[in-house]
Amino acid sequence: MSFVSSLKKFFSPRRRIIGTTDLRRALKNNEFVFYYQPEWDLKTGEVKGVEALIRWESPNGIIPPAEFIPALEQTGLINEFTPFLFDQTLHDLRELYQAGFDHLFMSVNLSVVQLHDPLLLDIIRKSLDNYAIMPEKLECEITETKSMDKPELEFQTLQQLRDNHIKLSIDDFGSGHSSFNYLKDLNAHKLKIDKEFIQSLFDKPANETIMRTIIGLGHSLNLIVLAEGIETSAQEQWLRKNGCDYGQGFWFSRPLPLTMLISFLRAQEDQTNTSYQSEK
Ligand code: G
Ligand code: MN
Repeated sequence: MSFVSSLKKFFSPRRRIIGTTDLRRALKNNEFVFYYQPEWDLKTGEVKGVEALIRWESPNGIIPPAEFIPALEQTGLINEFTPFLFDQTLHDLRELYQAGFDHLFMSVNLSVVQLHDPLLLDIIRKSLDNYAIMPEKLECEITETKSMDKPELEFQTLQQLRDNHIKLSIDDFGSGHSSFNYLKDLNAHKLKIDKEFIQSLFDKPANETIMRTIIGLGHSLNLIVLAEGIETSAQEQWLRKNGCDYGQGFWFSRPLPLTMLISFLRAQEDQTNTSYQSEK
């Protein structure tokens, strides 16, 4: 490691220590805010649902989830965070319905630690009830990690969610830790291909072959296949031609706060109507 890069590492924000006091204040003062990124049907060009992406807007700047979720887990505050997560996102889904977008699904990221919470299903069902949301409209995204220390409990919880008609998706497929266990055993609904694969799609011909194979694998397991991190028209076109079902990424839309999402969806609808009329 060079001197400069070791210095960078030393001063990187990753070394910041996040304490219980900060996390409690964040929960109390609504410093955790949700952004929503649309998921598109590549065949029809329609938005099918949104993924909730959380940000911590702390007084010291924005702290990424990769830092504060582990801190919530280590302090045990994750048990207070989970009810907040479902309350907020399903409240916002209800707002989307009230704005006329009642076909959309909401997709939420869950960590393995959250699957250890014996109250998880109750928490989710309470929020679904509160906002009168059908369980089919909720998706939980799970990333396979090395830290699956209680696989039986984790699978049992996931099975419980499925039994209650909540959908599961395999997140970041192909990144670091993924194996084939999830594909075999999870009974998921959707496979989200890690953005690394999309970003390196045209680097060498083998990458295109690998992508076709992953799409085929997903389809042979009856999964909806989604490509994450689409940033260019060329990527979108290639994925559509090669049968990828859904797409997500900056090419379509960045993650947006709820009010901006609603404006975006309205503009999108107008555009579809206009192009429909001009085709007639
Ligand atoms: O692990 P998960 O796939 O849930 O993470 C989603 C992350 O990817 C978010 O931080 C989101 O902002 C980011 N993201 C979404 N779309 C794009 C994209 O097109 N390009 C890049 N580089 N990042 C993206
Ligand atoms: Mn995700």
